[in-house]
Amino acid sequence: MSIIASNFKTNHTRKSTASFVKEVNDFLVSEEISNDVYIFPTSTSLDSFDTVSNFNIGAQNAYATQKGSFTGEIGTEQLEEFEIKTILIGHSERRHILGESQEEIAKKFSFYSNLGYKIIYCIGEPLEVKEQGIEQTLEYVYEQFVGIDTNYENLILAYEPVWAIGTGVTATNDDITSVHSAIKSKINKPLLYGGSVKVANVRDICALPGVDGALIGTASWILEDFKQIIKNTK
Ligand code: G2H
Repeated sequence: MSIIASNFKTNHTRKSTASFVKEVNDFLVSEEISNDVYIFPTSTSLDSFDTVSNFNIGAQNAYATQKGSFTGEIGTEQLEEFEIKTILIGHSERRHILGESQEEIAKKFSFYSNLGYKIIYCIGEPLEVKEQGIEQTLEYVYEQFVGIDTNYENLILAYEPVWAIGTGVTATNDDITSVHSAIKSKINKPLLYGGSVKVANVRDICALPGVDGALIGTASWILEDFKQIIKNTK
């Protein structure tokens, strides 16, 4: 049994999210599938889930605050209105496109872990680091744990090499196992792989040693593909 998480990023409307979630829920019930399934919709769609019983809905992001003057952000006051207690932290798009520093990420982690949220915490190296070799890759990835309590009980990790995200280029099995086994030897937490996971490769990736599941973007936005991914890894 694998952990399967869908990151919608900036995709789907409230309407399409609601029907997607209902379909996934019905599918899990009818197929009696017990995968640990997560969906991270856009923040505008966090309230459309009265039908969910068999999986978890999480926030892709929120600020480290209950409420306040943080234009464009949401905090726990908004999350709790929709009973959201799961959050993605450290995704590479927030690190590299939206400029979140390790210090900000660690502050967010500390805030949400103190409140008991389930955290999926992402790490991963860019291409120029990967090309320098495994030692530099691990050094880069370990820096992304600075300020993070890796013993936090409600923690799931996701290794997502930046060069494999949304590019269609999946890391090789060797790439994945070498990084996963190194992280696993230091941190005893579930560890997902992310980066161009799709129907055709999810079963093999999830069967690799040290891989406890997958965090999926592009391939998870299509309902039939997402259902097949869940089926392939049950
Ligand atoms: C990595 C992944 C989901 P994709 O960001 O987090 O996206 O599957 O599109 O590479």
